[in-house]
Amino acid sequence: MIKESIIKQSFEAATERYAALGVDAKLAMDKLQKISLSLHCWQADDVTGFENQGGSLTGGIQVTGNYPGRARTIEELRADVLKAASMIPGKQRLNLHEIYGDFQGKKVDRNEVEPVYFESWMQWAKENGMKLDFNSTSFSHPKSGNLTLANPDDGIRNFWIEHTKRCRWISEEMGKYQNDPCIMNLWIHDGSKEVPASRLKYRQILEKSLDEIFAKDYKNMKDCIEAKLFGIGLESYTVGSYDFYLGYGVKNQKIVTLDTGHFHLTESVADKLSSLLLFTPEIMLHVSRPIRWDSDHVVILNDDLLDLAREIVRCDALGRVHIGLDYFDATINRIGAYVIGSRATQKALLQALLEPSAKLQQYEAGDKLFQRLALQEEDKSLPWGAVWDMFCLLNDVPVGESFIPEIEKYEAEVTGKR
Ligand code: RNT
Ligand code: ZN
Repeated sequence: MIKESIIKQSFEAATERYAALGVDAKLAMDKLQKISLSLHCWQADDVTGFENQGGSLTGGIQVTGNYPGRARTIEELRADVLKAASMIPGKQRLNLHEIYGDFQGKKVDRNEVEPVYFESWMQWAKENGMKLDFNSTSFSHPKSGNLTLANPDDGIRNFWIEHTKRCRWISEEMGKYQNDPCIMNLWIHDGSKEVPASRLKYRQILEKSLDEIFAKDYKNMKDCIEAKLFGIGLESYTVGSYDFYLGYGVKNQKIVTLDTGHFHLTESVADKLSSLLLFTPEIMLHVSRPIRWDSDHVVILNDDLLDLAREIVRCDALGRVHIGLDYFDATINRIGAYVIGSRATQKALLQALLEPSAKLQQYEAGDKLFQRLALQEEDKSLPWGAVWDMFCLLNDVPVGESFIPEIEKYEAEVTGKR
């Protein structure tokens, strides 16, 4: 156990150090407290869901690993999410995919889904002080194929249009119920393994489908559209590329989702924020970690994440950027994966909030570029860890690595027995 008195002393010392640079550490903690991450429900069960159709994961995404303890039922998934949330400071949201409905063993096809299948989720979320976000699900279905909303076949295309419209309706009901807009993300895998004869053709169809889907206005939900670079088996062409959705989002004032695993590895997602903020209403983030071909490794506190968090804060855009997580790892304890990625994201945000930005900007305005670089470098070793420990203590969640034995205990008592 880390002694409380040590945490407090270190925090006091850190506060003074930051104050000398014009940074209010307490204010940074207050701001962090107000940020809710949207936890992705699909890390708990390897993107399986509860449709009971027995199909496998398709749509160009893949979960590797067979670590024991996957959540197999709604009850198990809810328990796991609550366990993870108990080790993450602050209040988080939960991001559901359509396939996680409470179908009670009934076969409900995607074009038949209704808010009623999410009522128990809404009640559960309310009881646990969580707000919900939502996603339409176009993968892992007999009609998924390589093309859904961009399919030239009207039967298949209309099936997915109907599904997506219904998901917006469900999101609207969720938003109404929780008295806070439900953010609905639309991601489809549509693409092809080789370059098609016409790239334009499928993008025209997708644009038409989206126009149809978004024709109805809702007040309690917000739409966002997520681009991707490529999918597994769909490497040469993605209908919903970044350019496509950026254009669509600007033209139609929709929120563009930036998944940090969906870009070329040397591309900076952080650099995109300030441009998007000028031309689209808000931004949705899927915080992830790309490694070679995989876009979904567990998030860790790396330079990309820090850069992203700093940009949100530097743009003063915490009120316009929604932060969701999106990764899936089945090779380690899944609760651990939630806790590591969420805490890493919060640590990055805290460091961003503690940046001596006034001083840095002053240097920059005065063309003092050596001084700016020097302070940026010194900032990296300022005692933000002491502020983080205090933040965890105040939130009554495990400080430092003390969540490790807690997860081990849950594994011994719960997930390990599945
Ligand atoms: C896939 C997208 C998408 C999914 C989830 C399951 O590459 O990132 O967001 O991860 O919808
Ligand atoms: Zn994503």
